[in-house]
Amino acid sequence: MQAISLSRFLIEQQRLKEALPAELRLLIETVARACKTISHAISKGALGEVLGSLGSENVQGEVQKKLDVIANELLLDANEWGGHLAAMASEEMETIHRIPNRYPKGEYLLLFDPIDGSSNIDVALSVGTIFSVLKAPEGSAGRELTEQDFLQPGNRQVAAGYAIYGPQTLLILTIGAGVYEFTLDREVGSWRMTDGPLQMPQGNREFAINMARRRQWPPAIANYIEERILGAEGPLRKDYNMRWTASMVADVHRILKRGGIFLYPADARSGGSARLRLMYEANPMALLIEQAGGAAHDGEQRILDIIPATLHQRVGVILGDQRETDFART
Ligand code: FDP
Repeated sequence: MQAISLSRFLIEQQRLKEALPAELRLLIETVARACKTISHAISKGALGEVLGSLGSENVQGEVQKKLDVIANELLLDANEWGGHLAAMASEEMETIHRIPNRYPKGEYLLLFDPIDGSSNIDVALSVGTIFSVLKAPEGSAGRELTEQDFLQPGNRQVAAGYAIYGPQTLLILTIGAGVYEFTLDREVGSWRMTDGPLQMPQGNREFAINMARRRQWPPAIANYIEERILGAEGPLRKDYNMRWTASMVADVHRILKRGGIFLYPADARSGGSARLRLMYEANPMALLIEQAGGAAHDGEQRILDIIPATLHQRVGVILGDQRETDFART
């Protein structure tokens, strides 16, 4: 039997539990369609003239790659006219993107990192698109939305997911009831369910961290990693393995499928500043990981309970295996 399509899965979810409103279904299908186009652009590489930098910087002060900007535009264009959104926000834009007045507006807020792991684009390694969906606050219909309307904790997300552009193009999705994997069938242009509901394996002794930042880690994280490096010769009496792709989607995807722990802690010496962004990186990944039986915290607090203060807020991220994330507290 052929694997069911994303559309069929969503329609069945809508019927089954009435948990998935039609507007949210349209939103997810629209994001998934944009990800197909992004996947196509990425796969052309140098032939499609999409590699390299633009010479501009985004709001985070990072050099923008051509693909960062192309993917951002694709997601904005795909989502602005459908009537399902109130506004959007992206890593690549300083402030929120309101739906133009010529289009109808809906009740959802879409946040995304159009290309995560951009340093990998030019060297043919996996990158991805991460997205998070919130509802616009009650009573906001009819007035102009502001950044403040986006500042909701991750536990209010109604859907989250990522597309990973690797050896295969996959879409990993949660609508708050399990995590499902869809593989892009390029010949027919359709997403087909290939796994789910996903439960991440527990007990895998594999950690992902950028070792070069060791001197900036909080002491508790340095100790946690030190013990694992000592492995069978240290107090844990067992060996661990390390993997780091420098593309959060790829590291999180490996952890979802194979287990282990991902750490990008806040920098202890600069008053806790961190690298990853709360609203469109940490929150969607935390929801997916929790839905698959793992845990996600910032060193102290559950990521999904953090009340954001700003749209582009950064946060320490420790996620994955239940027991390991429990040990890795600051
Ligand atoms: P990038 O800036 O290249 O988009 O989003 C931040 C991120 O990638 C993550 O995907 C990745 O895990 C991390 O940065 C890589 O950080 P390092 O450069 O410290 O390895």
